[in-house]
Amino acid sequence: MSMQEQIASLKVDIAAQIAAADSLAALEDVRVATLGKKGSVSGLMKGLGGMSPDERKVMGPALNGLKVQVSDDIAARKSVLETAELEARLSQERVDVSLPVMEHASGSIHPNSQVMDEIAEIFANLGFDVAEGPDIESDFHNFTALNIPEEHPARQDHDTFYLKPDENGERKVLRTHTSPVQIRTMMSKEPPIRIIAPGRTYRSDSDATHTPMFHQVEGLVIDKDTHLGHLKGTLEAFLKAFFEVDAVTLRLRPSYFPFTEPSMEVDVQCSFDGGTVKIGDGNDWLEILGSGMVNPRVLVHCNLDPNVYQGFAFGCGIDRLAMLKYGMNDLRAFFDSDLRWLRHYGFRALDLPTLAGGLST
Ligand code: 2NM
Repeated sequence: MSMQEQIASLKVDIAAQIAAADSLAALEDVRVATLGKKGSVSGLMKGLGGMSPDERKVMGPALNGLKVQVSDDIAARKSVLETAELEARLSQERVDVSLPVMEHASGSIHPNSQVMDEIAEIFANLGFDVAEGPDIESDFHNFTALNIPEEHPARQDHDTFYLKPDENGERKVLRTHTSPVQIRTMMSKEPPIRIIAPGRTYRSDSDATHTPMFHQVEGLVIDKDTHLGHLKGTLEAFLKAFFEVDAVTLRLRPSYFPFTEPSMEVDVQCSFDGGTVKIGDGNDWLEILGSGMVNPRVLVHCNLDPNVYQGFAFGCGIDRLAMLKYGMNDLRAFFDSDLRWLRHYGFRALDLPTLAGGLST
């Protein structure tokens, strides 16, 4: 048989094999037997090297034509078989969309996320919007606008993570609190302002009760005659709803923050019976929030006239609130990604907290 005849008969042969392949696996066997390293087509191609230049001129294009034809035929057959296989699977597999998702979901909501959702829900019912801002902040938004100038001692308290200076020599920071979100809101919106700013914050501090990244929520109200009574009433309403108790007693202790004047620490009455804290009543106090009336100097930095506007602000740690509410004792477990811990303390996915439905049920 001449080489030409060999090619012609192979062409017919292989086409029949491809047409007969009734599964992807069978088709792959044909591919290996023809185009594979030791396949029939590859074997003929290898023979090109031993031919005279004249022979090669004829046989080269002929063999290449065979190779192209075989690989095109295989690709076409593959697509037919794949479609058939998919259709067969689709006709057999069934998804019962009426099954309850929760029974099958293996993920859960992290306590921090749950607590942030609960807080957003409570404050939404009090007329607050949720505001957000960048984690990487300018020195102005994180410090200067909050009445913490360069040489202020409060800068040292913040254990700030600084980024490398940019081409203008500006050194950005990882926000040390969510207050820059309040600054951005005051600079971009007309009062009345009622917002909470939950999110990640960063300080270079790490031990049993501190992690370098933690979560905070801060709140801000600005209007023409917002006063301390509004602050106390708001915090009472919030803590009652959050801890799901009928009443809370608050104690406001004088304190100092550069961004508020006056400033006060807020304690909530509690009891420590049998090793667990109970919020609401008792003979002990738990420090839970920082707060105050927004310092007029902060308003001026935000281009608000302190003779027209005033307001209050507050802030607290989410991780701490979660530990108190759900009886978790070690902060470090929040970041271990230990599935056993998450399954124990985690919350069901798709179960959004609502005041009407009971926040944490
Ligand atoms: C706190 C305590 C007290 C606060 C103040 C402001 C702003 F931007 F309005 F000045 N934002 N957050 C504030 C006040 C935060 O956290 C312990």
